[in-house]
Amino acid sequence: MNDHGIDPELAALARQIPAWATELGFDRIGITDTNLDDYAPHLRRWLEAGHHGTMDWMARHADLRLDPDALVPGTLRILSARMPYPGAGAEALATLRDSAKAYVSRYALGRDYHRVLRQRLARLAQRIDTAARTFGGQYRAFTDSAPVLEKPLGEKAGLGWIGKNTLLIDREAGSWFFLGEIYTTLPLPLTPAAPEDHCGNCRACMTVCPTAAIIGPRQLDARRCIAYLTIEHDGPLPLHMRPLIGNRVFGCDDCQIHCPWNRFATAATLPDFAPRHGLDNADLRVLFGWSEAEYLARTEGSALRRAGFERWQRNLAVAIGNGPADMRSIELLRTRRADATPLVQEHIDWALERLGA
Ligand code: B12
Ligand code: SF4
Repeated sequence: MNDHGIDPELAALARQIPAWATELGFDRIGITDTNLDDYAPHLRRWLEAGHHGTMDWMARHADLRLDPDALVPGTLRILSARMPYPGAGAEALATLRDSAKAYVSRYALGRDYHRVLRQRLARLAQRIDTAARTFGGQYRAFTDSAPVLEKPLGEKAGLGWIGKNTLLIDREAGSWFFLGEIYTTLPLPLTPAAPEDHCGNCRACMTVCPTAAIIGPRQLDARRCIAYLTIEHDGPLPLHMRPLIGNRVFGCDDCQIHCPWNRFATAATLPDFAPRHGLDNADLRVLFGWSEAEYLARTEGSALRRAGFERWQRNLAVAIGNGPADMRSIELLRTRRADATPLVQEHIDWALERLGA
């Protein structure tokens, strides 16, 4: 043991971990403890206000989310890691502004991040385990795959601060990154972290949000957020929200696109996250023309699968309704209506009416 009560072998191990993480595609990793007390009132208030909408799973496991030791008994430390993905540049903005195109959130264009991060975190845990054999530690890797409070853990581990848009932001990396964790029983030394809020007086994310979903700094009413509406929300999209969704067919990036800290983000990204099937600049009509079999084939191994075919078609119908009143769009909507589900038919009818058909 050294002066701080840390085993020198564990201290040496902790110094090696960032280099191993970098080899695996993570651009930053930090170590934190399991105390999330500062965040508990905010999570509870959010749930009590119903801001989670129909994401019942957020309420069901709130206690586990706030207590890592209850989720994985014996957990003493959490390694929180950041993996960058290609953010939105000028081409993305052009797609977003072209109402005949589909805007798919940048995080969902390539291979499903859950798979990429889980595999790489498991490899990192294995490497740590091999080096720390004598300590007999236990390891569990997560990425948005269990009741884990990822942003607060990342903030505590020194990976950035939770910004007004509620995302974790770093001065160098911006916010175009995923988070993943390794829960461990190893008493590793903590990464010194004093998270500083660098949002200052900027309110760009709050101003540009198309649906005014950011109801206060660090307060997101998910029921208004286009990411929630297009990905998580089942059933009909609220009528007053439909025109505001524009051409965003899966998720939304606006509060990141306009964040000044993302102007300088240039982190290297893995080839896994390169766009597939031209989804970064696809024509709305082309995507709406996909059969269910085509949808399944083209979203294999991608986060796009989370929406499912029905919601995918629902979102596309709304986006086409928000686009130019082109005869080809009207004809396509009419053709697709025949074999659509009642939910999609209702959205097609809305779109047809909006296009004056
Ligand atoms: C539920 C969820 C959603 C919901 C709700 C979003 C939200 N803000 O909570 C919806 C579907 C809307 C969503 C959307 C998106 N998501 Co999401 N989502 C999650 C999930 C599963 C849980 C988040 C959560 O805990 N929410 C609970 C609420 C209460 O958290 P919160 O609003 O951040 O508030 C906390 C803090 O801000 C803090 N706090 C608030 N005020 C104050 C004040 C003080 C004084 C203090 C100390 C603390 C504090 O305490 C609160 C409790 O923790 C995480 C994965 C995970 N397991 O953590 C991914 C995650 C947050 N999502 C992610 C991404 C990428 C997105 C999208 C960008 C995807 C897209 N392009 O469409 C959008 C962004 C929308 C946005 N502005 O947040 C990434 C974020 C990475 C990053 N850089 O931060 C995560 C971490 C997934 C991952 N593994 O990478 N998401
Ligand atoms: S993801 Fe879009 S809708 Fe959701 S808070 Fe950000 S800008 Fe608003």
